[in-house]
Amino acid sequence: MSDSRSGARILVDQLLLQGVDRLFCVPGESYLAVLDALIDTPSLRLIVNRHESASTFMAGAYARLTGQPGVAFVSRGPGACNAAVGVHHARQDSLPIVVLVGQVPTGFLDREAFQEIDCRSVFGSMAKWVAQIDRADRIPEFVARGFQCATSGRQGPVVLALPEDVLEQRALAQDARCHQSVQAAPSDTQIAALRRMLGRAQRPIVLVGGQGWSAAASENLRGFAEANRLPVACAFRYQDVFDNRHPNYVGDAGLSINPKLAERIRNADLVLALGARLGEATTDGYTLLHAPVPQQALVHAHGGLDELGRVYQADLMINSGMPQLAARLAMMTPIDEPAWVESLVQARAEYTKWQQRPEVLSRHPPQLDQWQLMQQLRVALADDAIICNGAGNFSIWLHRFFPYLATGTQLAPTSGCMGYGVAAAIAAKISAPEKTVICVTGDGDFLMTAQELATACQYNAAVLFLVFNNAMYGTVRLHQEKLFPGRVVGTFLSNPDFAQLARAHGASGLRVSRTEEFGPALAEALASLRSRRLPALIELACDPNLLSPTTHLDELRARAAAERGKDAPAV
Ligand SMILES: Cc1ncc(C[n+]2csc(CCOP(=O)(O)OP(=O)(O)O)c2C)c(N)n1
Ligand SMILES: [Mg+2]
Repeated sequence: MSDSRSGARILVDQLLLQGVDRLFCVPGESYLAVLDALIDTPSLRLIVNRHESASTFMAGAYARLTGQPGVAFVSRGPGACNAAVGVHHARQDSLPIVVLVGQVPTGFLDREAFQEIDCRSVFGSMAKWVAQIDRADRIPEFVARGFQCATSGRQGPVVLALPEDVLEQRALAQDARCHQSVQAAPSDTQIAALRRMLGRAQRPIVLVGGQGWSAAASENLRGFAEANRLPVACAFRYQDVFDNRHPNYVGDAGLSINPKLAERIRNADLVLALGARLGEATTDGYTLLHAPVPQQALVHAHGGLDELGRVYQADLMINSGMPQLAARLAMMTPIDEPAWVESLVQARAEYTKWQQRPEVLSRHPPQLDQWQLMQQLRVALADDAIICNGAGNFSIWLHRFFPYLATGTQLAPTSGCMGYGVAAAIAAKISAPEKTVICVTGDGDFLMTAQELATACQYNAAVLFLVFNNAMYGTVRLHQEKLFPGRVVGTFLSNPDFAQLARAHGASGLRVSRTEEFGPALAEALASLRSRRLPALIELACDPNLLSPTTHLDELRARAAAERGKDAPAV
């Protein structure tokens, strides 16, 4: 055992032992001792945010991108509450993050002291594990358990509260060992059973998603799909698991799913769900597969034991990490002359058709054609460019028309939280400075975490923000118009001049309102990222009446009027 150290020093030493190289934080008086210890620890980089939601979002994005646990450090009450959205997100996205919370001194606990927060009850239903460390000599034990828990099985968020005096106490403490991300692997019997089920199938489909898809795992998956001529669909916001150009890729099962793909999954006689949680968005509200007992035969493979049988009673449940599973599937003897070869060609053709310019654009040509923008963006970017987004209807255009070509190129929230894309993009650029990073965002989505523009400039995170501005919370407006036609409330937005806002931070700012202006603006912005090493922003003035790639307001209203006419009593 080494000499006595302060709790703060013990903590920082444990973070280094766990392989942590950066912390995303907003400082607080509650953990001054840790900040002080960091001065003597140059190998631990501090990224200082302007709101704690960004700290937890960034920790999650870092984890998703690097496969390593992300760490956020926030202060008690207000800081912890601001951080909560990123904890919820990390839970739904199965991201290994450790959130360290400065806490009131132990002598004041349970008095509702200044900014006191009971982390166990606040984060209890959101985090995988929550604890408070009340003795400096036990910091190594708790930190090790936290990293172990966050990174094993179904990964997720861990919250550790650290009372101020514990960080200042001196103690003799034995250092912990580095965590090991423990993932299960399939048994021979399970792979044999999967093969038997596939051999009997006529209309199988693979549905992939979830955590843990390394480039090597995706490569093995490709081998398995090719050898068995299987159609592969990606779960909601996991489109980068399988190269969208590949002839076996047939689309994504997310919100606004291709109706043909939905039908194909519904009519399949075997669904191989590999890593996907089979959540509400991926199953179209638990209808593509009937819950809890699906019509189709179902093989469900997942890294988390608790996920298997939680909603769906699969015929075969396999508890496995994706690299472990994909390696076994790649070696599996392929099925001879599969019955579904023709239908794969058909499924791919349906996907290709779904990629065409949507007809509503011909009926109502907008000044700024979002379909064309997605085509131009794909051509302008390298295959490994990272695309980040938050929530809003602008993301429907992205997910439908922008093909993801490589693993680790999509940072998109399955939790559907607005504000994620801005923070994720900055974290991505800081973590992978050699890659081009684009944040596709809406006017509402952007302003949820726009304060992080300052963070991006401070750390030279040269991200390109594409702000699709339709002056509204368009997603909500669309649902409003469908359920309560013409009764618009709470969805109109009066926005700042986004380009000027960017410039005020030191970033480049441009505004585009016509399709033909986009190409030159994109080229200028991409060049400025490289030359200035600062972010750039292009505001895109969108037609507010084009509510989605399938819905124009005039058509929606005409339909609603026709419906009313039908319902009107005959006189
Ligand atoms: C944090 C959070 N708050 C509220 C919502 C509900 N919500 C989903 S999309 C949306 C509007 C998004 O607006 P914008 O970014 O402008 O995109 P648009 O739909 O207009 O394209 C809202 C309010 C959410 N998903 N996340
Ligand atoms: Mg909007």
